[in-house]
Amino acid sequence: MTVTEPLPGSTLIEPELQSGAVPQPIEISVVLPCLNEETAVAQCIGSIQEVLDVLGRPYEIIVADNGSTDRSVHLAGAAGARVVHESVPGYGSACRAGLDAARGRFLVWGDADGTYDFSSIPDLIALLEARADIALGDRLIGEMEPGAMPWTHRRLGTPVLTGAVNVLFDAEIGDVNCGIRAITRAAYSKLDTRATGMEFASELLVKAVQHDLTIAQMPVPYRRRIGGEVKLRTFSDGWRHLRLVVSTWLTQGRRVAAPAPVVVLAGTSDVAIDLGKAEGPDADRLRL
Ligand SMILES: Nc1nc2c(ncn2[C@@H]2O[C@H](COP(=O)(O)OP(=O)(O)O)[C@@H](O)[C@H]2O)c(=O)[nH]1
Ligand SMILES: [Mg+2]
Repeated sequence: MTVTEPLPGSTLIEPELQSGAVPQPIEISVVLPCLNEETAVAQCIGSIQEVLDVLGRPYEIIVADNGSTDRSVHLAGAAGARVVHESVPGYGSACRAGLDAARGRFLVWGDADGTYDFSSIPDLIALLEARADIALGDRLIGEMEPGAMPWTHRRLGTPVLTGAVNVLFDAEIGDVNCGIRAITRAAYSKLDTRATGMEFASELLVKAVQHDLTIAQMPVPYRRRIGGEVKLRTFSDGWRHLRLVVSTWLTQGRRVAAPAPVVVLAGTSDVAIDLGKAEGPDADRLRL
């Protein structure tokens, strides 16, 4: 893995460096896995900067590339991101390379294709600060632009894969494939993720449940991608997800003493966290 700093003259990522003030440690790292997303990557970086500049906390944006042949890497650097190059192909390899290079206490990632609304980031971070280990978007209960998700994924693929994780691991996850997420550095370091492809999305959640981590969920909007090609291959990637979930269950079992607490966040303005089935201190309801 190699790391490219922003191009000379490009926007620095840490706002405190721009003002010449004493550098503060990075709090939030946002990773964008990116494969040939030249039509959307700079716009994604711009919208993250807009949101996090307003939040006013030190952050960095990392674009994780492994083989883009278009102008994605150049545009990402020019827009102010740090680019990480990973030699092993695949979505999971890219995400892990980006997350491993991240310096923040809170690690966020989302697609570089314009499908996610990065104004969700402050709410995701708020969930982590309210004791969740992982904050997960749920597109199926969020506002979905017509055509954003093919019918087969919305009604079949995502519900089946999500159902498999929930049944086999006794979880209550809403959208196991959602690509916008946040995790604390401490939680991520426990998970030892290995998946190289799209199945990274379910691996992370299965391992989180196995480790009894607290997963908070919130509705997120989902839009049509701005341009470029979808990399997800419905059948082969769906099969890789399913194979990972079932083989993990067969070889390792649930490996949790008690069901992992799963949290449902209703709305964004009056955020209620329900620590679900957990008992004792975890049964508290938190209000942000
Ligand atoms: N670096 C890298 N990024 C990838 C790879 N596959 C997908 N991505 C990125 O991961 C995100 C998710 O892929 P996408 O095609 O949008 O899948 P979908 O959201 O499931 O339809 C996008 O930002 C892609 O550019 C890959 O092999 N390498
Ligand atoms: Mg996408």
